Amino acid sequence: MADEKKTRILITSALPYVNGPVHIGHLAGAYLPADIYARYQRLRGRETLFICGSDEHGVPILLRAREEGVEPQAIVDRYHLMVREAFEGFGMSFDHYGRTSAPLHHETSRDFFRKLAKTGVFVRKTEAQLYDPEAGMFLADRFVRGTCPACGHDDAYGDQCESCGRSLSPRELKNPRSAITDAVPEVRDTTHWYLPLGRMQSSLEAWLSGHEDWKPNVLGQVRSWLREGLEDRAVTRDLPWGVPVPEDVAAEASVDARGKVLYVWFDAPIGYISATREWAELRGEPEAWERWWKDGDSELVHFIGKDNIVFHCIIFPAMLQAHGDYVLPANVPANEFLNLEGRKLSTSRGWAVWLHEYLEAFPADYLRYALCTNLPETKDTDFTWRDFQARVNNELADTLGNFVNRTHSFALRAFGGKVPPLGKGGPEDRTLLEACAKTPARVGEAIEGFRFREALETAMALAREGNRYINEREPWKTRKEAPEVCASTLHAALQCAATLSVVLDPFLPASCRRLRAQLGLEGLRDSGPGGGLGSPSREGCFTWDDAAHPLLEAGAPLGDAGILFSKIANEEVEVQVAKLVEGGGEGREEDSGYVPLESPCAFEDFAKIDLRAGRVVSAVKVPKSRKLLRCEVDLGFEHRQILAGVAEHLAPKDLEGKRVVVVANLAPRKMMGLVSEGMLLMAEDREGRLAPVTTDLEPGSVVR
Ligand code: B3M
Ligand code: ZN
Repeated sequence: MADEKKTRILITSALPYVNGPVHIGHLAGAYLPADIYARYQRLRGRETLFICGSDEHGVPILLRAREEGVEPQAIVDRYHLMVREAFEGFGMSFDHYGRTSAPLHHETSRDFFRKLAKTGVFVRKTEAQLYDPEAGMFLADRFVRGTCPACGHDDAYGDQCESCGRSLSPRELKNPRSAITDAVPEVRDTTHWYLPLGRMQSSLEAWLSGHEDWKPNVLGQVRSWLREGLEDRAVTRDLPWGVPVPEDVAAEASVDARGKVLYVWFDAPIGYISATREWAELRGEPEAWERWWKDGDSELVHFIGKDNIVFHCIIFPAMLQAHGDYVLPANVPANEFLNLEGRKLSTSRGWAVWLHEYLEAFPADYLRYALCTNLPETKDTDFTWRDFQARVNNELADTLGNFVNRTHSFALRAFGGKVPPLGKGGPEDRTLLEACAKTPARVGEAIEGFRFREALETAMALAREGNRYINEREPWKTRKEAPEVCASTLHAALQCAATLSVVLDPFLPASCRRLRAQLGLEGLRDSGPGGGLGSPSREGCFTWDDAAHPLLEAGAPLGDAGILFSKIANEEVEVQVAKLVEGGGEGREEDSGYVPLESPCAFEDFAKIDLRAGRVVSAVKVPKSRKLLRCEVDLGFEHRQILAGVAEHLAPKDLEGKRVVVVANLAPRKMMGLVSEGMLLMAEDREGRLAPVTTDLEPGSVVR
């Protein structure tokens, strides 16, 4: 099939910092979508290369090393192996997984830096910076903590406030402290190289204007950066760990290179290039990487999480433009964040599902499936173990597994293990075959548009249709009465299973491989590593598009039976939930199960809230609303109508006659066409039970 797209596609996933293991939040952001995309492209027959690797520099790794009292290299060695293995277990189909401590990476990044220095791209500035007199070093980025100038959060990092998301420079922090020694930093002069983004803004804008089709969440962030105006960014640091600044460049500028390294966000994206070079060297074709990076026929797609947008959509492209030899990204389909059981994932608090631990308990495909149905494509989403269990049991086992299993085992029993003929076939059979024919293009279109949830949903709709078809056609009845009709039914159902084994392959690669073995279906192009290389010349393999036509021949032998998906028992998920609570308790006294405290609120802010005693005169359910009770409340000086969203927990009689505490100066709000003038305070216990906050005092009394 003719493809309007460029011939070659280079896919990258963000290089994970290897200061810890990978968790499901990472997977949902930059890894699972990329893998689905890469596998799909290979199945399409596009020449595909999928690159990733460990990001082994940067302050978090140094901090971790200091915490453990070991060298940074020991930390990255440990987690690099662990992360690489876990990715493999998850079915990530990287063609190469590199690491930024590799000599070739150092060389590639230094050459890149050298070229920008030689062509006069950088500006140099000597400026006062924070210096830790106790540790004897400058404090870059996360080595400083202090109060955020924007939101007042008192534990912001030197490069970013995690509370309001604002990106910072260490000297903007109020009350700075060294993250290493807790010392109050001194100010000393140091020289650094800057990428003059301000000067580069218009050429970036020109390039970005050709990418109005990017995801709205990505464009939104990019536009807001551009609107605020880009500022020069230092691309070197005074740190004891990283890619050393090229000595020749420093000497030319009469700067002492000792102790200076490239900023981690300068060298890390170059890791995509160096890992491609490494891949080429390992194949014994050292020049082969250039086809992917230097040829205008190559399309570069970066998969990342939303916290990496500015680096991939502005800073790295600016570097690439300045360098001049390389392609720029064609798309950067960033995802939002995944939460876990209603809370933000946190490595430091241990609130996470770690991939390597998950893989000890369940097959990779189960998690791939559950995560894909819930990817944070347009907004943050929440992973819960209960939902995971329900997805696996109701959708993988009951819908997909049940359909292919009953179809396959029936064909084994009734047709001697061979694909029966379609024969004349009836309209129902044709309807199912037509649905099969349309599915690859539909799923493909959604994947091309980075709508992976929709893509999976579209493929699963075919499985549901197959199930319904079997129920309606009742082949167990026609087997005796009308064997030809029964044969047509099984023929169509087996073709449907075959289509599913292709269109679901990017999502569930291991299960689809087994399914194809059961169906005796051979010769599909490999969606795994190496499967997309030099693709057009692979002869004898069928592709994604071929799945629009029936894939099985009548009379062809089927393979052995087997169960593709088993259900997950309640106890199995309970074990996982228990683990989470234990892990999440780390660093705190003990996890009490109570909602964690909000960040501190200034007294002046609290004092703005006018709380009063009130008496609930009457309470009635609001018609057509599940949640709302309409209350009339006597505040002593006046009566108010207040809507309380508690109907799922409390009956009107639980409130009527009670003396409650009311937020009396809350701005009026309209709900279900009714105005609510205030709010009743409720207490909620660990089980989620609600009770009104009451007082003995007369209505109108001030509460404070
Ligand atoms: N290591 C940040 C992260 O893991 C960073 C990505 C680098 S991609 C070039 O979120
Ligand atoms: Zn802040």
